[in-house]
Amino acid sequence: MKKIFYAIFTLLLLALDSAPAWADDLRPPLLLTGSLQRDNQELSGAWTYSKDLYRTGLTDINGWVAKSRMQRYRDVNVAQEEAKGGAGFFEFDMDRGPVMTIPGAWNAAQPELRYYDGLMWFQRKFTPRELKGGRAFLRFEAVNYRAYIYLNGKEVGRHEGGFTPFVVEVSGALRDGENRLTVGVDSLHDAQTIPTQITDWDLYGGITRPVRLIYTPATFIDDATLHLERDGRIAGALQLNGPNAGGQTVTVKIGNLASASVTTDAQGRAAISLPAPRGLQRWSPDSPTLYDVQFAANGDVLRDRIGFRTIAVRGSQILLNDKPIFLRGVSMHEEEFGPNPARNMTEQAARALLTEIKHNLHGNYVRLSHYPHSETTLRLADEMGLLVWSEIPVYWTVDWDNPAVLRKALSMQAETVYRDRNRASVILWSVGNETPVSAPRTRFHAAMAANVRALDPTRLISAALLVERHKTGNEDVTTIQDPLLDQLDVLAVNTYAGWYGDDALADLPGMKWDLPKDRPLILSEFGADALAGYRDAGMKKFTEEYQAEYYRNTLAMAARIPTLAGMSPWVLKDFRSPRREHPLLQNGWNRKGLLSETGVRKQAFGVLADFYLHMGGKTG
Ligand code: GCB
Repeated sequence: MKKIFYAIFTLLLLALDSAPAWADDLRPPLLLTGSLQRDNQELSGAWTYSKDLYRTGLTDINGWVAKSRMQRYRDVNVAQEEAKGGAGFFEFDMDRGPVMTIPGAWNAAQPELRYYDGLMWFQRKFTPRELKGGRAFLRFEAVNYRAYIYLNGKEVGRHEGGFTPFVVEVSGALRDGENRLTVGVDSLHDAQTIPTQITDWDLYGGITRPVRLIYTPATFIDDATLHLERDGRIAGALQLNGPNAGGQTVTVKIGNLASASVTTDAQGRAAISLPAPRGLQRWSPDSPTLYDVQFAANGDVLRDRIGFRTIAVRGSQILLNDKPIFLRGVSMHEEEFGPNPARNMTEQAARALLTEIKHNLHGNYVRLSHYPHSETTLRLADEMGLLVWSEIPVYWTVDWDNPAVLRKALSMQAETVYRDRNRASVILWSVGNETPVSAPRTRFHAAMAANVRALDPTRLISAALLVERHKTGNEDVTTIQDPLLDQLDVLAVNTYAGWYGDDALADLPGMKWDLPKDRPLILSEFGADALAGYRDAGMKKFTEEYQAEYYRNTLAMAARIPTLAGMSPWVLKDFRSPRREHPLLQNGWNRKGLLSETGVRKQAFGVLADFYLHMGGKTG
């Protein structure tokens, strides 16, 4: 049966030429967007944990062992049971386990967890408020990589994918007084996960972003979106959830500028379309105006802060609010700070990193690589005025021929788009990073491109592609030979000439490019490693001098590409990578940062900052 389903699914994919029918089906059943603005109870903080390398805690999932003595999710007070004496016997106790602060990857919590990769159980207890006819939901902003959620001993939900939020309704599963929430987190990656087990960053494991219990009325606004159309109108959509979702009047207010009422259809949906509001200040990096937007339905209010801008391409230009803009950016991994880091993004850290880009590098753009970054970062990008490239970790290779893997990718995209589509900062959805060309891979990406276009026709689509070099006569020419080009609004390439391989730095400015002339190009990556403080005027690789010279010469090369519309060199800060084990220079770190892992600026930082400062004057 499964095989037939996959065969039909693959055929459907092959037949695909425009918007796929499944984009709508991929809407997660519950979104609770803007959940921070809702009535909520913070569940981050101190959780107990228990390692489970041999996965004994999950055993009854396959119907094997009922009431195993190792099932960490059981709703049992082990200490009390033990005090009774007799035949009861447990080999776990989540109440008396060691404590970890959530959110945050576990890898830095204890030295013994640095390289722990597998299943880990987390528990905390909480007392909910009375629901009084309302509803309650657990919302996890990110659990890496798989999550098994249990409330009071019963499974209430599962999720796969380490960087996107998910919501589980618990209205019927909560009890009065103390509740026991247990989460099994499985960090194992394999050939069918996204990303796979091989990347150039530390995959980490854990509940890496906040967890909240969110309270709503019985019928509530699950999601609402607004954006500016190029003709000046404001358009959008909303979705109610609950017994009275159909036929409801919802009022929409944009600051003091505009308001309207819409009525939901039988499914609780409504489209929004408002005439161009007079006096609307458009959002841009120079003037990141955000409006307090409010959607109100009978008894429920959903609030957001939304900026309004348009994004488009014309020939080889990217147009923000109908004016050409050059993307002065840098790539960034999610926060890991200090010599023993683990992924954990706080608002302070996000602000500090984005400030480096905006104010010290004179940037207006950031590539949030290689996965959806935290909601905090995206909201700050809106507030501070930085344009954003967003991507999901379809990176290097995934199992291209496997329809179940494609389905995962499409769901991750949907979760990302629904999470961030009110963020004016996000202008580009990327469908892949450095994926070697093959027919199955191109089909996979084409399905992703069609999916994301159907989910969000208002933004641009790109992918970070590999370049090819070939000889034409005596000339060495760099091109993109990739059938995926046709699916993309903006071309993007990662280029490492002068770092990997044996090109001399002096030859970089003269490099010849042969590129499509009708579309903008972004240099989505270029970079060279440097160990902060390692100096040598002899242009040795890994010195700050080499990295700075590499930047000077690559920027000189870039300036000669006529279709160039932006760049995001690799990378803002040194980051952990288990691939990088040179014992003197790397020690587990990718050293291509313009900043060291503790934030020390390398020489190349100044080179890029000067270049952007100079450009900023000319291109706005
Ligand atoms: C790339 C990858 C990035 C790596 C980088 C490198 O092209 O996209 O994830 O970290 O190269 O340092 O080689």
